[in-house]
Amino acid sequence: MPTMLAAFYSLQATAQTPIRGVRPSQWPAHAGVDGSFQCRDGSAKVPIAALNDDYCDCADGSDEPGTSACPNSLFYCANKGYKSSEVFSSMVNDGVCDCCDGSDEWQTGVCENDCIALGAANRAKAEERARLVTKGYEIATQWAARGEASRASTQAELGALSQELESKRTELAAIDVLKKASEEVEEKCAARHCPPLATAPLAPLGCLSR
Ligand SMILES: [Ca+2]
Ligand SMILES: [Ca+2]
Repeated sequence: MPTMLAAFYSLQATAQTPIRGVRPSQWPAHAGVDGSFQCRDGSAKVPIAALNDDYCDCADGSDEPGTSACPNSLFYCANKGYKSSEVFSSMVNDGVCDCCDGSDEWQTGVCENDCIALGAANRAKAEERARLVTKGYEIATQWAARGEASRASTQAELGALSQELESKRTELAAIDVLKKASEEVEEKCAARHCPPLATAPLAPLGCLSR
């Protein structure tokens, strides 16, 4: 049992061992089993010592994530403080800084770590964008409130005008009634040839019989 426990903890320790050019979540897959590494495409099993030994053993290049030995491999840049990324393995140790943390130039050592500065600039931009979004939302809210106030004012004005219109219509109807009554009186007054009995009812309206 102690031997099995030792083997278990040994495997765990191996699975957590950082592997150059590999993202941490994939370290266990590159840790190997029984001293061997299984190529990611399953094409071959190579000694664990062949991992990152600057010689391309796997057809898919998965045994050389941290060197430029395999042209079809990818190198993982941790870029702590900024955004992690992957670059082609042909960019590893080519003298050009491709990762902001400079990890792709681990052998040439020509790069400084710019990730902290880039991360700070990125956060400043994000904060400025957030500030602008908040400001834009405030302005939109203010305009919406103004629009609502204007709508309410217009609605009230429209209501008052509707009432006034109804009042004018009522007034006009009353005038129309008076006009018709006046016209009837005029017609009856003009018809003075009518019999006296027929004109008697018109006296209250100002029509004098003959
Ligand atoms: Ca190799
Ligand atoms: Ca490079």
